[in-house]
Amino acid sequence: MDRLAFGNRLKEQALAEGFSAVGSCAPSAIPEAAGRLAAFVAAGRHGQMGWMAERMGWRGDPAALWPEARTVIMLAEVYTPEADPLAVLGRRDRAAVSVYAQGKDYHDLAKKRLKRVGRWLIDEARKGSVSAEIKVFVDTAPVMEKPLGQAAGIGWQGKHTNLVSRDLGSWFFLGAIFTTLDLPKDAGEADHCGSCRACLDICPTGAFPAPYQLDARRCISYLTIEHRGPVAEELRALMGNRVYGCDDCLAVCPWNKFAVEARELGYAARVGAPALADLAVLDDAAFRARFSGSPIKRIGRDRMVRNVLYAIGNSGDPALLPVAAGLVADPDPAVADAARWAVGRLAEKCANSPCDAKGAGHEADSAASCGCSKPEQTRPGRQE
Ligand code: B12
Ligand code: SF4
Ligand code: SF4
Repeated sequence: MDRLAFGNRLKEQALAEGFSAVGSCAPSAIPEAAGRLAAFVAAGRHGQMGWMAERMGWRGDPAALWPEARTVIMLAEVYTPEADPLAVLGRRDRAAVSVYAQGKDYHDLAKKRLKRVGRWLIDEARKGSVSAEIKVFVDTAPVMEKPLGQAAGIGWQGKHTNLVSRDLGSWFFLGAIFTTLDLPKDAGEADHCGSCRACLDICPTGAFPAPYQLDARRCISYLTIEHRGPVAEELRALMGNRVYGCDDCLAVCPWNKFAVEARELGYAARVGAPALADLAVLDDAAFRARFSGSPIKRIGRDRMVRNVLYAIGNSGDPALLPVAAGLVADPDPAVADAARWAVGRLAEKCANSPCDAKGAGHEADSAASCGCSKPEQTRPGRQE
């Protein structure tokens, strides 16, 4: 088998399937990753993501994960947004949902595509009387996809730690195909951040202890998606109206002027910027129905409503006070705690507004002057 020709045909096939970049490296190509992962975990920067501390031997070393693998093929799946993802941050009565979760779940879409490319690889190798095995990964396995992506030449890990490409910008997911075939390897990509530090400076919570290092415990993506229970009060106020993920550090990257359009229509925005008041009253069934097929479904109703209540507390909008007040007795302790916090924040706001409303239980006759509605009349409660 002509390895070089096979490798080129594989790349053509991956691009034809809808990926926007593809490259290969050896499983042993990321010798620094294991130590950096160990330091990240030792410093506790993974927070409650206990699964990062498990199977570290495999995560840090792809050769240990599957000793028979000879090549790691890394693929980029673009999800570039059509509009400015930061515009919603100024709409305080609306929920900011990260671009990556606006459409269908990328785990499903990318995995199907990876499997098709993997199937092609096996079939074509067989035609040349070579037997090949594959394993495909997207996000969910103990694999460090970013350093592998850099070693395979897809892009470099920017100061925000995500992969950036001179051809694609940074709005892309990564997927991996491990194979027993020994295919030609690509040159790794160099760092092109230079003196830029836009991503470090924009981060609302100061989640970067140093360039190229993230403390997940302060990252809004972690706090909204991964963190169970109440979020530290100091951080709640910094989360703004972000209820699922965060895009700030990606959105400001100057390399995004080279971002290309998403080829997968499934990533088109369908969640949009829902009203906080609508999300707060979802019960489990309504939550599941609304976010069916979306990665958002994974966090469940309670965590979403908790996040929405932090956003309500940050909204400064007294009209949302009754919505929060309706959830202070929620059966989920983190939701109830978030509701009390939101009520307190908005009541404070009310107290300082031109009308003379005072506190969460402010009286009906003060409603007209500050624009807030009557808790007794509009409290929505939980839909059962
Ligand atoms: C855990 C995780 C998270 C965690 C932690 C993120 C993190 N940076 O570690 C949280 C929940 C916060 C998160 C958030 C996001 N994630 Co995430 N996440 C992952 C996951 C599952 C593992 C990442 C990991 O291994 N982290 C451990 C740390 C130690 O590894 P690392 O980030 O590569 O760290 C490197 C640097 O710190 C560097 N380093 C350390 N010290 C030093 C010193 C120097 C001098 C240098 C040069 C480098 C350096 O070396 C380390 C090893 O490479 C991957 C999928 C996967 N299996 O790889 C997706 C993944 C990284 N996430 C992804 C995305 C899209 C996001 C979000 C943009 C989603 C969102 N919009 O909310 C945010 C971005 C936040 C950010 N700035 O990182 C994509 C990134 C795609 C890309 N283009 O890179 C991935 C690859 C998923 C996928 N399959 O597409 N994520
Ligand atoms: S995703 Fe948001 S909170 Fe997390 S590091 Fe980037 S800017 Fe900071
Ligand atoms: S914003 Fe600047 S520092 Fe951050 S990844 Fe992009 S180029 Fe690098």
